[in-house]
Amino acid sequence: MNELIQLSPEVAAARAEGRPVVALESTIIAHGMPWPQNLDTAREVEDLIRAEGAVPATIAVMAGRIRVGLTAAELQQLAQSPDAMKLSRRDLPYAIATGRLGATTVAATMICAQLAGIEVFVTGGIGGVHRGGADSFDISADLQELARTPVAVVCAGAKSILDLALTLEYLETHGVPVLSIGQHNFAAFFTPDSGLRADFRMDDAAEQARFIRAKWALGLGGGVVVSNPVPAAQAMPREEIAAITAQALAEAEAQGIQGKAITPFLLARIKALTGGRSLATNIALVKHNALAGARLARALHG
Ligand code: PSU
Ligand code: MN
Repeated sequence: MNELIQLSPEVAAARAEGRPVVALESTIIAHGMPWPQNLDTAREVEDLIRAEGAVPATIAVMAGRIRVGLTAAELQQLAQSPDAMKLSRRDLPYAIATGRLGATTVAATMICAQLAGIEVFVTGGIGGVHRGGADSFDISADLQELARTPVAVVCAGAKSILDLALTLEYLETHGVPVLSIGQHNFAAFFTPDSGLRADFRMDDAAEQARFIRAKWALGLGGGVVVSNPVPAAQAMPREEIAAITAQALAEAEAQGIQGKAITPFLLARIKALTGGRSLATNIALVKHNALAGARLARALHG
């Protein structure tokens, strides 16, 4: 293995014994949720994956190396470091070269997972084409990563802070399939239904695994999006999220927020504007994704 990558003892043992491993991102911990709910959620998600018979590997950059699997103390350090860098593809070498603490986005986590030989990665929501992206060119590097890096990404779709129709168009252009669990439509993070069709409905993990194996066996490479809608009982009201999203976007525009700062800004504003209720939905959907991801990792294994 690449000397820049360090597996935790738990992940190294799982790899040696040929047990299924599920990668987890760390931007959601450092920048996506407030302390202490971020640490509680990170721990609970890891435990859910263990209970489903897979091994969790939370990924971050620490002291000049990619860390695949974090100890309890390291997880806490990350959860208490809102100043950790937000690392996408372009930023990974910087954090390694300078020894900075870095939290990995979907794009960077996919890269690290692939380097460590992990095929399944669980997150909350993927990045996408931002509203107005046709003019601003603000398209998350997550989408290009899905086009090139062979990792299956289990998510609750993407947030409606984005242009979800353009996001699906972009994925189609780059040959990234979107599988959907439990419904035909693509999920919209806080709400189950974006109103836009995903490519293929596949409720069963064994079927998803056959799809993924077929894609890679054909030499097509690249990732797969597995859209897992938030359970209705834990979703946010659609109109409320729409109004709050519009307000957060207007504030970002008025304050001239751009580039990598825009997603964390919008997430923080939505949290504040919902009085923290969106956080409960966020936590619920990540846990729900952990179960789907662990089942997929097991299916890919067997
Ligand atoms: N969407 C969420 N929560 C998040 C993110 C996205 O609902 O925490 C994070 C992920 O790490 C994702 C990143 O990879 O934001 C995308 O940032 P950008 O739009 O700058 O590419
Ligand atoms: Mn961007």
